[in-house]
Amino acid sequence: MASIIPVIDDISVLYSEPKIASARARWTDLSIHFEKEYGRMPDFIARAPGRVNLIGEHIDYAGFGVLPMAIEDDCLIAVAIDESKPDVKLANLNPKYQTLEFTPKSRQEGYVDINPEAHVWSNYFSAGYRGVLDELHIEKPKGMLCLMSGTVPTGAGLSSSSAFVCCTVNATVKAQESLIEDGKIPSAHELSIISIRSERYVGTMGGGMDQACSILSQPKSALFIEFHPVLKVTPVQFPTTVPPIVFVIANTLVTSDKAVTAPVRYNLRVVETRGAARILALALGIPVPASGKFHLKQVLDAHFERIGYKSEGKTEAEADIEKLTEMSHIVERVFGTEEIKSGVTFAKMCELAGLSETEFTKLYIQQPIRGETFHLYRRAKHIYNEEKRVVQFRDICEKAANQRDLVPRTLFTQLGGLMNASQDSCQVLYDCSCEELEELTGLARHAGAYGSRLTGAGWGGATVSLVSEDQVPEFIETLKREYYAKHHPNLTEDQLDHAVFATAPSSGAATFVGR
Ligand code: NG1
Ligand code: MG
Repeated sequence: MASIIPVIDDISVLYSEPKIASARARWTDLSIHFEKEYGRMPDFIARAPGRVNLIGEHIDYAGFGVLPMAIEDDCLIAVAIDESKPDVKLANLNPKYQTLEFTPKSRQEGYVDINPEAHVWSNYFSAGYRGVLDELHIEKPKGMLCLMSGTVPTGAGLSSSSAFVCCTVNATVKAQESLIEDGKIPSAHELSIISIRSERYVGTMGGGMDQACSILSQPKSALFIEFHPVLKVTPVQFPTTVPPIVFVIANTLVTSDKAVTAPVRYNLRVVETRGAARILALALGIPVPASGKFHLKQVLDAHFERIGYKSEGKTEAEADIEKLTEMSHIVERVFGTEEIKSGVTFAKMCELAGLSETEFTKLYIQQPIRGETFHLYRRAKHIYNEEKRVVQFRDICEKAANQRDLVPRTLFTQLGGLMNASQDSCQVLYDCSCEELEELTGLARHAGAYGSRLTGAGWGGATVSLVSEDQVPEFIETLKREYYAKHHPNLTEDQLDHAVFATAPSSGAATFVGR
């Protein structure tokens, strides 16, 4: 069913009990500052949350399902519509960010300049703004006076960037809704697709997990997100146990700014997995379309269709697990030679893919990358195994939901074990961990977490740990003592509380219209 972004008149639906008082203060502060800045009250406030990915890392852009949940930290944009002129002004409640002001250009000129090399905060706004106007064919937009407030830590793998893009998309649609052709307001589902496309203007070749999660999450649930053949979301509830499951986020405080490091990290990984998919398809005799677009999930689907796989008598999860296990064996067979296992040059990868370097670049590299060695074996192996863990994680949660004699510790150990295995794979096969992530996930397990792993793109940023609720206070104290006091002794109490905290699943994007 097509749903639109919910319009709310009470923010208490967005936050858990312990967070509601500070959230109210922040929303009020935003309106007060808005009035100071623009001499009037906002017409509405758009909201979009960050997310924590529980399991399924670096597999969305390979077409595989992931399991994140929205967090309470979010991005808010207060907006007043200016009917008199099309100009846009965007200020930030935090004065360290420079105000953006522009008069939109024509649709053909892309409305607003975005220089991905410049790495300015307002690029994410420009990206969402351009994406909406372009997709909705708006030629003469209304003016927008905006003030933004964000609490998702940046460079922490908690998707501050997508929260900002999604919030902008939400705000822009709301501000321009009377100009939309035939009054066809896009559904929330469509807005998440617009947000996914929009964020690519900023220069990363991202999957779509963050934007789908930020817009489509539902209260009290994680979100299973599938991308292929179409975007599909299914809320996943955690089994009600006594004591309950809690996810604790702990930031290494090593910032990993994906926009800056993309050519040598994130985008490089995307390209490695695209090369791997093409080469695997060739090895399996699967035709690749002329567009070249073919990810590792499509290789799996095409392979099992070709061999006439029958899932008789198996549940969907059992069949998926069987297929993923088989793909992992195929990766061994095709990429298991010493030469490929230790990484190949760009020239060699192109040769294996049956393409010239120019052809390969044209098909698969839309953003600049820099790399000497391309790891086809390790990346493909991680992706198929990681998806298997996602399927198992979800299956365990769903089965446990109907189980009467559930033993919480057994459940926590199973789920935590999958998270630990995911972390190992990110470290060993995907090379997206770092020393501090290793240290912090190690400390977390010592301090009582059943599982602990990096979340988001990695190379720094935050960890997520599965902890039994009765152990949370002690767990957090231990991390404060053993990680933060050691590496960041000068943090204030408030900074510490933002570095390590228990999180509850929040709901997705919303628009607040005052009473
Ligand atoms: P972060 O680093 O949290 O923005 C990125 C991608 C995701 C996904 C993860 C890795 C974007 C906007 N986000 O997340 O799509 O690929 O890395 O699992 O590109
Ligand atoms: Mg991001």
